[in-house]
Amino acid sequence: MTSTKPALAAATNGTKALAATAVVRIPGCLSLVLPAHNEQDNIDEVVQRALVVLPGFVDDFEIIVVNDGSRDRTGAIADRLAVADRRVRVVHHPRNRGYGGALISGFAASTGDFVMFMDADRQFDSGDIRLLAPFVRDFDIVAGFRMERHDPIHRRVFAEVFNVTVRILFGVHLRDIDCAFKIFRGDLLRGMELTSPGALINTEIQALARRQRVRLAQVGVHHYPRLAGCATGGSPRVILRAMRETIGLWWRLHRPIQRR
Ligand SMILES: Nc1nc2c(ncn2[C@@H]2O[C@H](COP(=O)(O)OP(=O)(O)O)[C@@H](O)[C@H]2O)c(=O)[nH]1
Ligand SMILES: [Mg+2]
Repeated sequence: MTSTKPALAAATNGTKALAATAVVRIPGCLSLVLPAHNEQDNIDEVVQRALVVLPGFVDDFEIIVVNDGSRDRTGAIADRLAVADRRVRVVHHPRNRGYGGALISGFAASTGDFVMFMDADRQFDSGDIRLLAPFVRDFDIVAGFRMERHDPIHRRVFAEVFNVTVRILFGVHLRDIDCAFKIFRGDLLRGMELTSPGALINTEIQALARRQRVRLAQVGVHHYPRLAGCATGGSPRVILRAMRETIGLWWRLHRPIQRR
């Protein structure tokens, strides 16, 4: 069952194929997990857009908003969206747990054959599911990579350094490890014992996936500047926490007892 390498890494830039190919539908049920921390100016539009987009790609779906201890109106808006449409569900964290904690809650609440996650800050467009959908049947993980990343330069530099670091420490080779636009086989994701409360969650998922015979496809997606709310992904607090989590994860995966 276990293997040290993914069975296949397919790098695919889907944009050129976009115009020419017909829509490929995703079988079964899809859960879309949206981690949201103080996204009162974004969450309504992100959910409304997903409600319009997803029926074009899957018959059955649920949208799970994880309100991660927001101090603004994110929770109230998400509750209103859930009352208006039964396909929307909300998980509330009374206190902020961090990006990884938000995703872990969303995955645990998911019921779909496939689980997708996307940031709830309008930096991604759920319509780009069109680019990933053709790979969902044949791959266990379909990971987006940002074709052109719209974040400040220092964020892009950190991201490059981080990508190289996880490559060396964990053998995880992704073009854009932290891209928040991915689709997983639901049982694979829910079967993982995930523990990273912060930004390292993506690395943890891929490091655990690497131990199984996962089939991984990588697909270029669009990325947009943040128009509302505050990005905290590059704050010193988040970066320091990611460093601590990196050491913790390395130890968890490499301590001798794991090898027995
Ligand atoms: N940064 C951060 N984001 C969180 C947290 N919990 C949930 N999120 C959500 O994670 C997504 C990415 O956050 P963002 O600050 O834009 O990170 P960036 O895109 O890497 O700059 C957004 O949808 C946030 O609302 C948290 O504790 N910290
Ligand atoms: Mg963002």
